[in-house]
Amino acid sequence: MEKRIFLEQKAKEIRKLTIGCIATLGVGHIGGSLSIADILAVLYFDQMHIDPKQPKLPNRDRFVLSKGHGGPAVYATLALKEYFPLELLDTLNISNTDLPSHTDMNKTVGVDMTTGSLGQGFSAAVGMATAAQLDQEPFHVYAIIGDGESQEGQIWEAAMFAGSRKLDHLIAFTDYNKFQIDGSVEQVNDVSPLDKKWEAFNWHVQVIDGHDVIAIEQAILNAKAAKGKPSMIICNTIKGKGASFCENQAGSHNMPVTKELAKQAIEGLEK
Ligand SMILES: Cc1ncc(C[n+]2csc(CCOP(=O)(O)OP(=O)(O)O)c2C)c(N)n1
Ligand SMILES: [Mg+2]
Repeated sequence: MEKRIFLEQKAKEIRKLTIGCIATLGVGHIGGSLSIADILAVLYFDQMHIDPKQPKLPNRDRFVLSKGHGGPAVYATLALKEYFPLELLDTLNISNTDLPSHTDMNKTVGVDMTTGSLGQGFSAAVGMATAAQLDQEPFHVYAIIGDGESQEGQIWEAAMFAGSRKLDHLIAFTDYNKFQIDGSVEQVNDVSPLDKKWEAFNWHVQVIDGHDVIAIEQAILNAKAAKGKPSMIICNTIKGKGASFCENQAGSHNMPVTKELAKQAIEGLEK
């Protein structure tokens, strides 16, 4: 099967499972989960060196969802990759669950870092890439940060350190979906021009369509080839992508999702 079709199919499955598990709970971070589905599909089904049967493999590539509230999309991806049974998705964020709304490495098999306090996950990813460099380990560290999250000072401290240490096994994505909790990123505290900011911190920077699986794959290959600099792939995305009831809606950050809305959205994806 052609790679584009294969990866688009995986992204669609991730979206369907994400919408489904949020609807089982009845509420959740749907907007920022759906905007990263294509990045997750390319990472987990094409680019990352991982083995779901050996989730703690020392040389595995690491993934850190710094915007930890996108947990549902990561769980959908891990389930699809057979880290755990699909049925577990129905336990999203219920009492004593192994799938809390924000990713937790002590609860969920396949999750490499506990996140949720914006800015911290990215620092942990930089730490992992530093350890890999010091130990001369071959693995890559991937991280996704949010555009609203990019307002955190901690992001830029970590960015400065990674650029100065030339952490070229660190590949980060900005989910540039233009919205945060309280509205548009531009109105709350504009982070643009993101590309120039990351370049100034000595990063290799690319700007792509974050819903084009082949563009994502090519950008990762370019990042791997760029020696002596960490890489930032700025992904232009749509918050809520794939579910018309929440696409590009400021209110889609954490919203109620009825079973009826989910059914319609899933049917829309199947067309
Ligand atoms: C340090 C910190 N401050 C505030 C929050 C509350 N919070 C959670 S998500 C969010 C908005 C993040 O926006 P963005 O990074 O654009 O993510 P998106 O909603 O687009 O997925 C905020 C303010 C938090 N989790 N951590
Ligand atoms: Mg955002």
